[in-house]
Amino acid sequence: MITVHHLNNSRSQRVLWLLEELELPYEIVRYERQPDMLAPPSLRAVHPLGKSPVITDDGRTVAESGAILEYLVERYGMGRLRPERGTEERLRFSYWMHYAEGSLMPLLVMKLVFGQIPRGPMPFIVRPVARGISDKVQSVFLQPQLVRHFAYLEAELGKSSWFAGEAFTAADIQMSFPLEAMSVRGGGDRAKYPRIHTFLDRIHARPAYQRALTKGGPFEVL
Ligand SMILES: N[C@@H](CCC(=O)N[C@@H](CS)C(=O)NCC(=O)O)C(=O)O
Repeated sequence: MITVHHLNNSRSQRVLWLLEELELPYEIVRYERQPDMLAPPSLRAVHPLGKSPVITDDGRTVAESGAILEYLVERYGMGRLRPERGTEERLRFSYWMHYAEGSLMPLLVMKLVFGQIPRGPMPFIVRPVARGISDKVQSVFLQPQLVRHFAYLEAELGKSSWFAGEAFTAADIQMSFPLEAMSVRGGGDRAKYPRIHTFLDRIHARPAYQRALTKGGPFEVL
């Protein structure tokens, strides 16, 4: 039996969604974020890093969203949700599977962290300095980078129906989390990035996405 170690409001929502798309049986072990938003220490008993998602299946533990999605489609997909090996679509599939966590999420996480720095506890005399540094990093480095990525994604989504080609694949599931995060955190408005927002509308309308929300509980990208 596949067990999803599911942290609320987290990337493990993608794993539930994939499992619903593949209509596979699975069980959920739930973990609640602590007041500091970190996962509880009990998750470290499953994997030493204590991050979510992590799954256990058939005596093995698999961590990292991309590795989990690939493991599940390879082992149980029976050809669904991934392009054939050796095709152009497979190369694009592989690219987006890595890009989501390797290139885009680090920028969005940095934006979250730098946005919170000036609000953290500190002597009041230091706060304007912290705010100055945070604003500078955001305006000089992060925002221009994010704008470049969003423009790139907007253009890419104009090339085919889904990220890897004409078929919906696990790469679209993998890309969903940074795009959800962008829509709440990155300031990408619908008028400027209509294709990104249409992508989000289309995934939200999928019955498997809805079922995953019901199973996983209310979901908010933090
Ligand atoms: N690149 C990893 C990131 C895992 C990760 O950072 N997960 C977050 C949830 S979205 C987490 O576990 N946060 C709680 C913590 O760091 O304690 C993946 O895609 O699986």
